Amino acid sequence: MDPILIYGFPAGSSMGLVAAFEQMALPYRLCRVDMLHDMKNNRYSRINGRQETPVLITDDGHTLTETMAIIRWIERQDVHRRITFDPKSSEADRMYQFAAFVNTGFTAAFSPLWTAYEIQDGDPAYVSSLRKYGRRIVAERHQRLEAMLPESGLCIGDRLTLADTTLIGVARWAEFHDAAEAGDYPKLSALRRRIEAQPAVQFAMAIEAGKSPDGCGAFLGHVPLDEVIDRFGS
Ligand SMILES: N[C@@H](CCC(=O)N[C@@H](CS)C(=O)NCC(=O)O)C(=O)O
Repeated sequence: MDPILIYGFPAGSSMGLVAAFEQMALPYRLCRVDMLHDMKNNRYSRINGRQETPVLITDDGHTLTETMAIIRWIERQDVHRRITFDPKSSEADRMYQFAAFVNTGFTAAFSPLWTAYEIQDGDPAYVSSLRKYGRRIVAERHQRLEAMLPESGLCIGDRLTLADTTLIGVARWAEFHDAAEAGDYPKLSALRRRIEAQPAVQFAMAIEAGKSPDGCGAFLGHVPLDEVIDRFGS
């Protein structure tokens, strides 16, 4: 079967994985999840007990969660090396090092800000503390990231890789939460523009926005979430 990537909106990290599938240019399907309304329930837990996106339904019908595991799966499929490197190369090591930094400390730093965002009628003092703490650790992780970034090209060399696609979904979160000034991180701002200019990323952003962009032909359409849960949920 064709793999199905379950991606979340709004502003999901999984937007980058949509770009990765598009760049890999092998047949794939997508399943769209409204993270604010369709994910925090027992039914979705049948697909991912942690009630998160992304989730991949692999070509043999198994569910695979966790971005790092999904990018490892993509690396194995990407025999033409359109989005990855030879797994034995030093570039592959650097790609994983970068993706792991982004997927752990950088992503986790936003947790207080997402919690504050999702609180509907909470204690204003608590929400304010969450935002204050969140802004502080987001700034610290941005400084670390800024120090790692190249002045030109993409994350690892000149072509789009899983390092870029892991970054691009979460690099916009500071903006979403109004938590950092783009001018304070000039290398990150410039890199984001270069990554977002890539056709596969343009495609993924349009998909996330609910449009029907022309892609490379590998995308075979959306599968409704209910159908994915009925067929593949535990
Ligand atoms: N460790 C997971 C984290 C994924 C993650 O943070 N997903 C977010 C969306 S980008 C999510 O589903 N958040 C919902 C929530 O936890 O409330 C991974 O790397 O795949």
